Amino acid sequence: MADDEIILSELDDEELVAQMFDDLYDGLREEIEEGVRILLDRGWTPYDILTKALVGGMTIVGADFRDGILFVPEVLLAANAMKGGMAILKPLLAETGAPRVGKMVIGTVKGDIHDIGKNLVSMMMEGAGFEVVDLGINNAVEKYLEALETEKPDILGMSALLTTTMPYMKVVIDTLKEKGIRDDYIVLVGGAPLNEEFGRAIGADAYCRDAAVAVETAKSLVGRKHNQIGA
Ligand code: B1M
Repeated sequence: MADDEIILSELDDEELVAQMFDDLYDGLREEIEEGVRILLDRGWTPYDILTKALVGGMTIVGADFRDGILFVPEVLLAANAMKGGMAILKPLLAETGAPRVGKMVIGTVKGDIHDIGKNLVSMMMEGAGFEVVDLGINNAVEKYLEALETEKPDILGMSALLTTTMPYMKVVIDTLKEKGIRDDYIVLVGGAPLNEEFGRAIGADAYCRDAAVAVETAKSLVGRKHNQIGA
């Protein structure tokens, strides 16, 4: 071991989170996984680790990608490190023992391969008691329709991270309308370039700024739907 090697477990919480930001930036998956385990041992909640250490680090990566300081290969490594950390947290977030409150089919739209945010939403929804069917990335309208037919979810969730792919959400919603099945589902959309106005304009039930908002919105709209059915 080199003299100057950093021992993660010897850092205090603040230093460790700062180091994890650096390690995420450098795409060091094993170090990120170790950092996550240390924070769990110190009593951090999985949610805090996810939002403060992992998403916090990814925000820095995003800014430098935008500014041309980082390029696709580096960002892929950072995403891989983030996924390592998320994989440890996923079962813990799902372990809340909450009763099944509803079912969601979710996928990233056609032409778009970004999946970190979608995966985060899936994890948080599972943690809140939803059953989640994840269709992955690059989904054409036919894939969504097929899943709605076979899975019969309460919610259809769509994610898009590119200004060029977000209009595809409208293609999916318009197709649901044409088939007369739009109102059978709650449609939630999310992704960094979207906003509430866009969500309204394409005919979604709600735009969700982040995973926590997605969970709250899903709970409230599913509750309302079940009340209507029961009434
Ligand atoms: Co991409 N990329 N990327 N990228 N990438 C962005 C999105 C970009 C903003 C970077 C930039 O320039 N600043 C930019 C888009 C610009 C634009 O459209 N205006 C961009 C670009 C241009 C590209 C390429 C075109 C680059 C190129 O090839 N020249 C290319 C496109 C590939 C494609 O999809 N066809 C590309 C590729 C990639 C990588 C493969 C390298 C990698 C993706 C790896 C992966 O996902 N497995 C990548 C990454 C990592 C990013 C950034 C850096 C980070 C995205 C991320 O994971 N954020 C991103 C910059 C940024 O967003 N700041 C960028 C963390 C995640 C937790 O947040 O995804 O926003 P987010 O999800 C949040 C909310 O948005 C919400 O909840 C989540 C959790 O809180 N949410 C939902 C998301 N989906 C939801 C669904 C819901 C509800 C809420 O449904 C109910």
